[in-house]
Amino acid sequence: MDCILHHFDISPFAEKVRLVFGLKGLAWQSVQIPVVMPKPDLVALTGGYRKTPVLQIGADIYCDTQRIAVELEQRYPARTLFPQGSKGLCLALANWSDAAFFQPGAGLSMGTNADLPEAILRDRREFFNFIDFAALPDELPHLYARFKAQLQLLETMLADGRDYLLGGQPSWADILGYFPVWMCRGNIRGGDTLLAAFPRVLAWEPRIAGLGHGERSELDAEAALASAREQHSIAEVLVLGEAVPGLAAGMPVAVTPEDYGAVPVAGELVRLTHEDIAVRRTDPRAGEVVVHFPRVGYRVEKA
Ligand SMILES: N[C@@H](CCC(=O)N[C@@H](CS)C(=O)NCC(=O)O)C(=O)O
Repeated sequence: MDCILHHFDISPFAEKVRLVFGLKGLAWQSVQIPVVMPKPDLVALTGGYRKTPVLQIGADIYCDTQRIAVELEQRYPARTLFPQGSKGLCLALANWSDAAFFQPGAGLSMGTNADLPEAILRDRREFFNFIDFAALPDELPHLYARFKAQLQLLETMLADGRDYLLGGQPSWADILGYFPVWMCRGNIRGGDTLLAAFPRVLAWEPRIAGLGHGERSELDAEAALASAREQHSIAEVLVLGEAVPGLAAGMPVAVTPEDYGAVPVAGELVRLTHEDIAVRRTDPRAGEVVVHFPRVGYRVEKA
């Protein structure tokens, strides 16, 4: 059972998953995907989903860091991501980290990082619909203020001197709180100075970075596609009747992110619960695969 992560090294969302490998001490294979569209090898696996990262285990393709975290926890429960029954709380926290915290950070990175190649800026202008690129120069002071307010929340979470956000053990909550900080270093003008104003965050940051990335080895995209073709999905069919009225197992559906990068993925419905969605699709290069999404943040409807 090999974990293959499709990602690129400067992706903050991918850093979340690399840290999960570190926290759990896992070996994994790394496939580098393009930083901008087109991404033909990735899309052959996902059926259209283009965001970074994507986890592949055999013929099961997991989209979105929330779904990836839950899957890794289920398959590798040792060194839990959710200590002391914190799974629900940790998953709910993503609405904070991925939107309130990450989005002003991404705006600042787009607006102040002079090293960003033009190709990335061009691609993200279309992609990040939460950034008003025309107004960006004037928005920068507000984005700095919003980002600092989120850093202050982290500082407050750590105010009693605890080592990790939930106490004595690292968790998914730490990884969620950390990834915008990771992005801030080196990607936002004045980022180091911003962080220097938050001493508890500064002391906690190397603890999370120190989780490391587990044991990484490189793989090329063709080998990953072959791995999908040669294996079978282990997904169990489960469609809750009450989840979305009118949908049943085997129906053709489309699954689309509710936020940015809203490319629909079409397939036959395999799973629809209050926690996850999955569709089966056949691709000339990837063979028959099942593509998985979290329930939260995705829309599913008849194709
Ligand atoms: N909800 C997604 C968001 C992922 C995301 O926005 N990733 C960024 C990279 S850090 C992205 O996809 N950028 C555009 C791209 O890679 O094509 C998740 O949690 O995985």
